[in-house]
Amino acid sequence: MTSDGNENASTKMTPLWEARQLRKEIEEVINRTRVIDVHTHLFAPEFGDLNLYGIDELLTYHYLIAETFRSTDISPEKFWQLTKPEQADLVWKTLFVENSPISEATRGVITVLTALGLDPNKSDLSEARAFFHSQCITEHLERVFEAAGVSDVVMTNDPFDVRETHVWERDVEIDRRFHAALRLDRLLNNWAGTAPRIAHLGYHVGPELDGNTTAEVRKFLDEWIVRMRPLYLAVSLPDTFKFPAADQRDKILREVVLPSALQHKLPLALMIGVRRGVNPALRRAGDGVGRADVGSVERLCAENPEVRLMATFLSRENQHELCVAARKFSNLMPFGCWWFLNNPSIVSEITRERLELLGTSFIPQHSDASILEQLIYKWRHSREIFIDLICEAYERLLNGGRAIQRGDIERDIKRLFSGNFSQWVGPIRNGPTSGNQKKETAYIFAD
Ligand code: HDL
Ligand code: ZN
Repeated sequence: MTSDGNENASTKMTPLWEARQLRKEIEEVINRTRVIDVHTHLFAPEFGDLNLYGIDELLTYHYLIAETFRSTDISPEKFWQLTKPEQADLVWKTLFVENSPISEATRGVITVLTALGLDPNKSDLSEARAFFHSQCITEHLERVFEAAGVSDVVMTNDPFDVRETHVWERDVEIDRRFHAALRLDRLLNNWAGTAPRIAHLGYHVGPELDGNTTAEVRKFLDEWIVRMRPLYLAVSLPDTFKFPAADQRDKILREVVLPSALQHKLPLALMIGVRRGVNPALRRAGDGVGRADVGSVERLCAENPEVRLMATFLSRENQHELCVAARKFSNLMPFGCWWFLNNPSIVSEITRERLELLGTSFIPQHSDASILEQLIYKWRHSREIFIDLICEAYERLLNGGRAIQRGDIERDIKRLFSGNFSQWVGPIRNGPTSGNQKKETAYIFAD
């Protein structure tokens, strides 16, 4: 501004682009930048039948099962007696033929079929089944990762699930795009049921967390960290979760999980607000949501400033509080629009408030995919939303006189899609207790 208050050419910032050109650049960068999917239930092909894919798996995903019960009069008991193909046929007829597939989970299947060149208008599944039956899994995997714009996925790995532990115990080399997350739900949410299982494995643990028990649990956890080399430790917690608390979960957190996370330099991911088994008859589809206490996460951050925490809440009502908490604690990384939140209207609301309160210092999304091809719809639908929100954020900058370069967009999107997570998981160290030569290996992602 000149002294008389008039703008002259040298001080007026000329925005690099008009909004229309800006949108084109943003679309290109967002659609081209590969994401690291930080939370899924996918398994690498080396895990055999745990690696779920194809139309029958897609249609019997528990989201669609819950929706089917609302639109047909079959009882859950009768439904569970059907074979998987019979279940899929019923879901297709009910949600896709007799009704319009406008829910997020049904629309997702339409997106997947179209992306794979299949006709989503068919009244039966014969074409889709023939296609998936003819697929070679390695080529199909490649095609799905490409179509979804995903470079890496993080699995959910349960050291108590014998269906997968035998793979870890054979030290199989797994597809490098798949990474482990060591899931602690049984340890932290059901000590009474888990203690006998750990004892059966030869560790000297008792039902009370006294004497040498917590040291033995720590030994168990350390051994699984060395075996799995997880990127982070994770746990889902109920809406009633409190920290501190005079309970067994609190003791295991303080005496086992947090010290181990610190020693192995592993983040701890907290997924809070699930109410398991609200309707047990629906099995995996029977879980619900409850508003949780963000203050407990704040106290965890304050008491453990050296531990990197990731947090996602299941209730929409907790999202703004999580953003404010993350502003107070730089060891807190909000991530994803989890489960019942992963719908355009709420993803848009959550991501907009995160951009406004946190800039680009958060992880905007994870797919939670359980079936391989879900990666395609979960990331295509999310990218559609992100394009609108990033355009809105940059247009405000243009209007405020700040120029935007293509490099700015590339830097910001890379940080959101993979940089924040890569920085959070940092270098991976081998377990100190296993006698392994302590070596630090910087973690390299596939892309
Ligand atoms: O606990 C979890 O990780 C949840 O994501 C559950 O797996 C849930 O059933 C789910 O699939 N959500 O999308
Ligand atoms: Zn999950």
